[in-house]
Amino acid sequence: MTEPGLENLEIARGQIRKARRLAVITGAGVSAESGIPTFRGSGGLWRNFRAEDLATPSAFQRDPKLVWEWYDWRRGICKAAEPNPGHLSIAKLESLLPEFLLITQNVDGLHNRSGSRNIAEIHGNIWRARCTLCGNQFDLLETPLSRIPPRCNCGGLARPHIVWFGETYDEELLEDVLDFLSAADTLLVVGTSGMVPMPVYLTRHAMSHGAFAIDVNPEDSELTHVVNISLRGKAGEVLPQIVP
Ligand code: BV8
Ligand code: ZN
Repeated sequence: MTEPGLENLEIARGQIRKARRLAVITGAGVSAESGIPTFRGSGGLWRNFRAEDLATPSAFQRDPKLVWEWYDWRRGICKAAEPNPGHLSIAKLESLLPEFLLITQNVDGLHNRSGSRNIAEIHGNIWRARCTLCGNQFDLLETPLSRIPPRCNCGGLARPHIVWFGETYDEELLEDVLDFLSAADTLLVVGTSGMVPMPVYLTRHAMSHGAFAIDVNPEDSELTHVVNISLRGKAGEVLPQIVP
């Protein structure tokens, strides 16, 4: 692992200082220092569990109990976790800027707990569920769950309110995200591998409309060669150095 580099840090600081409309895209890496396993890479969730066994509609149809047990385990980890300096720096950015949007792939709820408010949770939220029968969406905060799989008031089977592989994004939400990015001057991408292509797509979209893009990641990712500058390092260490 290399250091972010003084020159790049200086460029990032300058860009953020003059930003008026800034977006942040986050992935699992921003929560890694809070003790939440990432999806890929060492210690990643997908190493011990096959995503296609658990985070797909067909897996849920086949075995809702197994899928809910996996989410129940992850919910326990999320509940015990605390926001780290990376989350806090992102929340601080929002308080400093006139126009701000946080786009997160994370479902852990840590951005909200650290004070971020304008958040597009494009993969949903692990603390929400929805009924497969009536479509009702509701908070589900109990951990561990007393009943697996949980049910809706109508008696229908509930599922996590999360976008699984093979499912589509919420179109309205994505439209709002693209609108914001079309006029953003600065984009910060933090802790995502880009293996799920959406962050790369959103970054290209913002850049093609004139945004300056900065990536923060201790390792190379699909974003490295897309963005204007890459800051090598952990979110919790790099972000406090570039946020005023
Ligand atoms: C869609 C559930 C169309 C949430 C997640 C074959 C079959 C089926 C589908 C497909 C297929 N081939 C392609 C597809 C499409 C599929 C897809 O992308 N597949 C990939 C894997 C090939 N995509 C879809 O199905 C999506 N739907 O495309 O619909 C559409 C398109 C446009 C508009 C409308 C419709 C739906 C994808 C939903 C995926 N859901 N999971 C859950 O249970 O949590 S994906 C899962 O990956 C997580 O949600 C996660 O957020 C996401 C992305 O991963 P990352 O966040 O990037 O995490 P990762 O572990 O990969 O990387 C961590 C990074 O952090 C690393 O780079 C690491 O170096 C770094 N890091 C580590 N420590 C730190 C750090 N960085 C900073 N600081 C640190 N300390
Ligand atoms: Zn229902």
